[in-house]
Amino acid sequence: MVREGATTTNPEVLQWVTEVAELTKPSAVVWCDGSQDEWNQITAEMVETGSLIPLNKDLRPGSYLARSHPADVARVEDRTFICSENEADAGPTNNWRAPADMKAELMPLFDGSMTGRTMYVVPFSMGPVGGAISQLGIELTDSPYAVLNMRIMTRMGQAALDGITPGSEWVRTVHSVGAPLLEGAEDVAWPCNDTKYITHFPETLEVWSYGSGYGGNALLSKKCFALRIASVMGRSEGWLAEHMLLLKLTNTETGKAYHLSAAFPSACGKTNLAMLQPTISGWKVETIGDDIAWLRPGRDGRLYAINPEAGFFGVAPGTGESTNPVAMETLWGNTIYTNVALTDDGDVWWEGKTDEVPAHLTDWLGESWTPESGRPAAHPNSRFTAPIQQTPTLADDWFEQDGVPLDAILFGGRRATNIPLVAQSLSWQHGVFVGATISSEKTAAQEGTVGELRRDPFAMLPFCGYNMADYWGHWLEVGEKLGDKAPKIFQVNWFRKGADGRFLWPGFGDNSRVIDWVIRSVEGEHEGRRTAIGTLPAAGELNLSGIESVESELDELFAIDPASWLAECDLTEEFFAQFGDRVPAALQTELSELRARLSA
Ligand code: GTP
Ligand code: SPV
Ligand code: MN
Repeated sequence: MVREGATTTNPEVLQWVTEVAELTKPSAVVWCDGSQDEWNQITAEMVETGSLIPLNKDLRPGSYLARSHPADVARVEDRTFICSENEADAGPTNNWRAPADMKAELMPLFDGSMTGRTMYVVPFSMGPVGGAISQLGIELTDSPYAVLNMRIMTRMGQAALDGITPGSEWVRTVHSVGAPLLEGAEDVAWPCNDTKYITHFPETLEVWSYGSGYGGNALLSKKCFALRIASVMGRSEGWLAEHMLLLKLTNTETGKAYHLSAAFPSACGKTNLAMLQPTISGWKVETIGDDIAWLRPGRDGRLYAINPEAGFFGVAPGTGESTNPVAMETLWGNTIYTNVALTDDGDVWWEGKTDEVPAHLTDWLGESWTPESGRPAAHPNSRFTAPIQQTPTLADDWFEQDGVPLDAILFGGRRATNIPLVAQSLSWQHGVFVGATISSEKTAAQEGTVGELRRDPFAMLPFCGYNMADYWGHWLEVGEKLGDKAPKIFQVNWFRKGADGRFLWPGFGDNSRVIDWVIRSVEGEHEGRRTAIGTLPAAGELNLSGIESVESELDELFAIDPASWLAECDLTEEFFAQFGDRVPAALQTELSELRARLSA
């Protein structure tokens, strides 16, 4: 059955696909080629079975709406496991299980889990096929929804499969929604299982995911491969896999181009910044990536970056003409929408898409909805999956085989208090300390209570495939290797609030003013104002032309209260303590020096 339609002769691939098919017992195996015909066929089948709703062809050509099971709406961090041989290699921030124990637990679940379904073989490349920083993988999945999303999110198809040659390194990922379809039984629109496992085997480059069809749980190229497994590959090979957007900035006066990456936690503004429309003149901003960046030192000693993905899996709510017009244009068609609301004329809607709220909608649960319903029409973590090549601001650099050199790295989060709008770190080592100690208020993309503050070092808390303290050590080593060619590190916070609860900073397009200060600082055009926590803009350095009223908020936006910073230092000490003596000495030094500066 497996070999019938096989589009490779690589015995390693054939054997693995055969083994997984023997275990999961699908009724058919389909080798995907990533073609338009294949897309047309799968979408037609899913429309037929009710798993996809075709949108109005005049309003949203080639686009579909999927509604998930109401309990399968986001990543499941408490069901995510790093299965390294040694528990200490997973570290205190990851759930750990011994590989053999986890396999023993999983195999009975996967046994027959694809019964009555098709198993798709989805080969894909992360990054341009054959690029210096690129990697290859295959996802075996019984979810046609995952196949469609993978076609948008990765370079999926024959070229990737052809790159997987005997003896080469590639990542094996297996995904089952965990809903065998027994003879004669009726299928549901979104099959899934109450029991969920998102498991990673970093030593053997494998991912096994069970029970969920949603986002990073099912599109295994994304968080599972490109962050958790790739971070481990990067540690041993000298590179970094990061939860970062990637931007190109061109100074329109000098013509000089710069590249910047930024790590913010889930639903904290990466897509928005990746599609920045500057409100000040002097800069052209182009998009390279919005969620994941792979960083590797290049031959010239600088740090190079690629976006390994080929699409956006973006948060819908809050995306509108006023906040992100570039995203709105990107979403014109060929887009899969998940858990948004449906308008009566067959288009999509979500909170924040337009100022005017439609009088009637079908909500994400499929229920009739009016503004009086008293509940959101779209799920707060509803998403769009759209091809990056539809982005009007896409930089040619996205196609660059070997990546782009980075000038600056930003770390950020959602912080109503304490953290200033922008601060430059005092050194690479201080920058790593800043990244390691970032905290952020929780969003709907994460489990738990929205707004609750949690540590999210490097925005990688749920995505680092090894011990977080070792990861900080790896960052320090990469910095040592880069020396004075290392990008400069900054901390930003668009989310500081005044006593009245309002955001102090207008954000969105006005973030270009902060980026302008960042790049000019990298160029040495600014003096800055050195403080205990880093270098802040000196008076007049932040371009506020056109938003002069913000001038009166600057004191609050940049206020540094030593007492509350010292209190945060105590929490940092506690946070570090969980990692025992694996915390790099350099970070303990940074903590004591920060305390000394704050107390001075
Ligand atoms: P993931 O895809 O989950 O990794 O998240 P992301 O970081 O790409 O999230 P995204 O850019 O979609 O974040 C969206 C949320 O951040 C929306 O609620 C936006 O309104 C909000 N947001 C983005 N930029 C700003 C800003 O500059 N100021 C304020 N106040 N909110 C912002
Ligand atoms: C995130 O949660 O950071 C995402 C969405 O980018 S998911 O791919 O589902 O992880
Ligand atoms: Mn993300």
